[in-house]
Amino acid sequence: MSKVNVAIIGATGAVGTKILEKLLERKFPLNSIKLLASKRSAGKEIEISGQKFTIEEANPEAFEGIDIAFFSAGGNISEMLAEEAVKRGAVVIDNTSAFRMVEDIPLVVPEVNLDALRQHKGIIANPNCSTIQMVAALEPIREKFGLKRIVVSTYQAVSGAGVEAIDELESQSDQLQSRAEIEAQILPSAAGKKHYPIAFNVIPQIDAFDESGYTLEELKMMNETKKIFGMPNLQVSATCVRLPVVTGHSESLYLEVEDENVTVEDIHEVLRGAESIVLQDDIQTQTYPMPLFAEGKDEIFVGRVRKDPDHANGFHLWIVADNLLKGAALNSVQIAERLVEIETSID
Ligand code: NAP
Ligand code: 3JN
Repeated sequence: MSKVNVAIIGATGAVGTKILEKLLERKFPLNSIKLLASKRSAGKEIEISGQKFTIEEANPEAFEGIDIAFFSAGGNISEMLAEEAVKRGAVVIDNTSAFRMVEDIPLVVPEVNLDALRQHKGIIANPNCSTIQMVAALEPIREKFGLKRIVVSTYQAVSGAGVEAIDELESQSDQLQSRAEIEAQILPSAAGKKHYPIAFNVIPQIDAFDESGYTLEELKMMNETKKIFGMPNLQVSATCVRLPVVTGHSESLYLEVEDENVTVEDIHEVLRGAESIVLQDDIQTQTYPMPLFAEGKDEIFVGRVRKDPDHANGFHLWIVADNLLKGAALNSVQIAERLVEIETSID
């Protein structure tokens, strides 16, 4: 697999366009690239990094000759077409939740569980954006001091809900400025019955509710974290919230480590040396991560590290990353890069 025939399904979407950008920017060893979307987009031309591409309709035959297929067109499309791609010889890297919790499908964040990649049987799942930035920031802490418990609240950008949600925030901002009536049709969940304005608002619901009272986004974070860490008994609880920010998810995280007597400086030290992590934590200079400054960046930014004054093993962290990059497209492309390395070393 030295030169790769790639397909992107969902190529016109918020995640799909970033996958293409990252493949070109990182000089992924492409032999050919096929951009697939719905029938509506077939024949449309898009321009990325100065190159023009024509969109084709996604169907089973489109995967003939494809080596790696990136899926980001929603779970139902992955359920319909991923096996068709595998049947035709492709390895699927799936950005949806369709296969994340299937036992023998690896759910991979390269900085955390690269070894799981070697077990794949044709499909590799990319975790949810909020999970990726959290587990990547926690891994060096978990490795050094052990991990007992996580309580996390997210502050998620609208781009996580796709291009229509970005458009909705922009048009509602215009409507507010011109004192027109606010139209809400997409958030909190396009498929839901009720919609609320996101401009100048905060919505404590991402995705649909489960009968447990948690939302599916919260359950994804909780279940995916246990699977990626291989810790089914880890205590994890999440609250996921949407903010009027275009790009960049933030997370306020409380964790309990196993070891006694860990200090803030100990946590700083492991984060400073960690892959993909940038420590931004200096209260003297008001240095801490913010989504506006994480947009377009590949790294995960961590700051506001504090020890719980009432619990010897408890710490607070503030974690920010570009949800469309490390949270989705970049992580997928990094999986593909590792896959090519592994397959090339076998050839
Ligand atoms: P988006 O901006 O709404 O884009 C959706 C994409 O899916 C478009 O390219 C669309 O093509 C395509 N599509 C829709 N129906 C299709 C069909 N019947 N056949 C083929 N393609 C079809 O959404 P997004 O934000 O990019 O997210 C796409 C998916 O990626 C999500 O549903 C989710 O599963 C996953 N995602 C994962 C993460 C993560 O955390 N890792 C984050 C965000 C999203 P048209 O333009 O032709 O409609
Ligand atoms: O809302 C966000 O910030 C992240 C959204 C991710 C998402 C959106 C629609 C469907 C997902 C996901 O990746 O978990 C899915 C899905 O595939 O379930």
